Amino acid sequence: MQNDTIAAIATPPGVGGIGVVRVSGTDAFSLVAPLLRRPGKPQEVPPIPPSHMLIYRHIIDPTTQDVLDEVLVAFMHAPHSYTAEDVVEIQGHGGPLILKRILRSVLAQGARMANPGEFTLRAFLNGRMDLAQAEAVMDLIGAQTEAGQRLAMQQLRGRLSEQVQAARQATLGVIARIEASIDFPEDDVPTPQPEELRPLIALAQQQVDLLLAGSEQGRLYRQGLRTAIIGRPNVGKSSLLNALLRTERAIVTPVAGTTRDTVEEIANLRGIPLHLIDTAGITPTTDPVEQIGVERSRAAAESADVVLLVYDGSEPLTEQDRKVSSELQAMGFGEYITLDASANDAYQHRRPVVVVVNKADRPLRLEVAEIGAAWPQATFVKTSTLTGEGLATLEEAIADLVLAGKVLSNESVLVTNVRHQEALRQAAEHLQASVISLEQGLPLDFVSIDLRAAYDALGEVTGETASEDLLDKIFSEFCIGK
Ligand SMILES: Nc1nc2c(ncn2[C@@H]2O[C@H](COP(=O)(O)OP(=O)(O)OP(=O)(O)O)[C@@H](O)[C@H]2O)c(=O)[nH]1
Ligand SMILES: [Mg+2]
Repeated sequence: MQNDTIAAIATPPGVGGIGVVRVSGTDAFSLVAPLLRRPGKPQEVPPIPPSHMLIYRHIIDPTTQDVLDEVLVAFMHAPHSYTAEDVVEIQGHGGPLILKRILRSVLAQGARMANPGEFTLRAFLNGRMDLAQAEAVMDLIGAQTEAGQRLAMQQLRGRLSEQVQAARQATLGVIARIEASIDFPEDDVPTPQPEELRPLIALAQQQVDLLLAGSEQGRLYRQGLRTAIIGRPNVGKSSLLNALLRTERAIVTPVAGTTRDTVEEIANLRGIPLHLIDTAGITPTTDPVEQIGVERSRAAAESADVVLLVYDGSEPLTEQDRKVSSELQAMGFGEYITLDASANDAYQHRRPVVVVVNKADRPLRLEVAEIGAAWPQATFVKTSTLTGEGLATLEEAIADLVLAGKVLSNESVLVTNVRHQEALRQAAEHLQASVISLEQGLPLDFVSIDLRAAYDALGEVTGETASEDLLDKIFSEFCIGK
């Protein structure tokens, strides 16, 4: 039901200075108002205050008339509220029990407990924001770096939606041109010629391609980069994790097999959340604990976006080093993976390896040439976690791999969401198909069908053509009270 009145605790669970109960819907005002009293006047229900004004009140339990808390309450008249409905926000003291009792009182008045994301869903359904903006609310809350936050804010302000809408309008323009001639042939609307349509489609293609071009990078700012530190025991993986984090997070000892479980921490690499995973050294072992650890190392490598393959530069290559290396190759590291059949460069994705030759403070005894032959695409960095040599270079190398020299400006608008990326890819495919239909001299109806499909795919980003299932899925990932 769209118009019933919903309520939830909008602040996170736990203890805080204040906590907020949010109520939204047609009856929000009439349900909450009877619960409020002026201090010292327990009998009298005061009138509803003007919109957007913070008022000091006591709140009561409607069954016992007990005063539950001192609160600050704001009544916000539709449509000037988060949901574009009548909204009441009740700020109480931030204890879990007190907030639950306030919520329970509001529910006793006839409000319904809100579902996850339901406030934002209503904001979307009431036209306060489009789907991409609603998703940006979540991204803003979940942002792990300032860069991620800036991108989410641009999306929330509607900058991404504007660019998607521009591509959509460009597509619609071509559709309109074609359909006018199909629908009104007698009104001598001339049949458009391919030469006339092609540049119009190209314009829409350009806009979609531009958005797609930055989307791999954008995704990283939002999701972060899973970076596994892999190598045989004792080469300095944990030391490297600590050095990159600038804390003594993982245990380091001269004993091979120190790390037995994966250790995961987030570092900030030029605005990209770098999920660093230190792993147990990969080695054959009969110790059951070590075996599990080694399996976890392999799983960490499997799921990583980038692997830092660490060697001890002060020792010759061992059989174990060679085995680790070939395992990674079997996992497809170091090669280009094409994600899309109709791919151009923008859709190519590589799972890169950075070869780290550690312990550079000691004389080099490692056969670097052999490693170079095994990893022709890889970047090599010499480091010493003891002296700090090469660590900045290593950070640069990782950043260069993923950013490819692109820097994020305050005004950058990037597609950060995989769902948006997928919809844009489909739009690009349909646009390409329309060009092919046109070139093959197929009837214009065919061209128009492809263009419609592109138009709909773009509408999925902003939500105009999103199905109910998709909306359910997206909003159910929100937290309660949002
Ligand atoms: N000289 C020198 N020693 C280092 C360097 N990095 C690490 N070490 C030493 O190498 C030993 C092993 O370091 P760790 O970081 O525990 O190695 P690891 O790869 O995590 O080892 P496992 O967890 O056993 O797989 C320790 O004694 C470190 O002090 C370095 O750059 N130079
Ligand atoms: Mg270790």
